[in-house]
Amino acid sequence: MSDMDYYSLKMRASQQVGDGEQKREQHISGAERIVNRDSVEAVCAAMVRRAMTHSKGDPDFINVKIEKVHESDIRILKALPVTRVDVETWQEGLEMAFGLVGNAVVECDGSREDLIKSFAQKLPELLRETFPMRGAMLYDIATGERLEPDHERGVRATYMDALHSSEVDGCKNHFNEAIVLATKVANAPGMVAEFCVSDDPNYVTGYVASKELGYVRIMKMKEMGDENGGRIFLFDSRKASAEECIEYLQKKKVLVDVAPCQKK
Ligand code: WAQ
Ligand code: MG
Repeated sequence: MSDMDYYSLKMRASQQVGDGEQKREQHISGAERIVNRDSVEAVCAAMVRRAMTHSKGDPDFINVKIEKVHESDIRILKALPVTRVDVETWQEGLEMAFGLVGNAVVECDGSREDLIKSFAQKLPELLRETFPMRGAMLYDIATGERLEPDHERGVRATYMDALHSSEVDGCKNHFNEAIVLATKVANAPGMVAEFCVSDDPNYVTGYVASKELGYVRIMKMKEMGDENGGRIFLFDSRKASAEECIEYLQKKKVLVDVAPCQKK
C-alpha cells in the first residue's frame, strides 16, 4: 500500500414516486470523487449527508460505490478557462446559450446549412427531452441522431475529480463540480460542445463549454423554482466513434487541475 493509492467514490440517490403501475425511481442526487485513501471514509459520510439533505426530496434508495484506482490509469487535464456572462432574464440567458452552441456546431460544419438550421430549431426540443434523464444526451451533429445506448438514462460522465482535492464537503458546490465535468467532457474524442442547465430548483446558473469556447457561465438560464434541467453533449461522428467517446466518458479516470481556473 502506498500513499499514491486513489479511490473512486460514487453516490446516487433516488426516491419512489407514483403508485401501482406508475411507480418509478426518481433521481434525486449524485456525486463523484477520486480521493486518496485517507479521505475515503469522511468523503463517503459527506456524500450520504448530501443525499439525505437534498432539496429534491428525501431518498428511498442511496447507492455508494467505492473502488480502488491506480495512479497510472489517471489522466490529468488542465481546467477549461472560465468566462462569465451576466444577463437580465433567464430567457435571454437561454437564447445566448443556444446561440453559442449553435455557432460551435456551425464552425464544425460550415458545409451543411440544412443540418445547421434544423439543429438550431431543435435545441429547445432536445433540452426538453433531457429533463427526465439522469445522464446526458449524446447528440450526433453529423446525422442528427441520439447515440446513447439507453435514451431514458443517457450517458454519464464518471471517474473524475479536481486534482489535490481531498476536501470533505457535504454540500454541493455546483461550479466546482461542473468545471471538472465540463473539462473531462470537452476532452472526449469527437466532442464539439456541451450545454448544461442544473436540475436543482434553486440553482439557475448554467453553462456551455468546449475546448474552443472554454467554460462560459451564464448566470441565469431558467426560472427560480424550476426543477427541470439537463445536459446535451454535442458530438461529431466524423471525428471519432460513439463507442470510443462513451468509453472515455464512462471509464477513463481524470483529475482536473483547477489551479489556473479562477471562478469569475
Ligand atoms: N454525466 C452526464 N450527465 C449528467 C451528470 C454526469 N456525471 N451529472 C448530471 N448530469 C445531467 C443530469 O441529467 C442532470 O439532470 C443534469 O445533467 C444537471 O445536473 O458555473 O448542477 O448536477 O455555476 O443538476 C452548473 C454550474 C451546475 C454553473 C450544473 O447540474 C456555474 C448542475 P446537475
Ligand atoms: Mg442536480
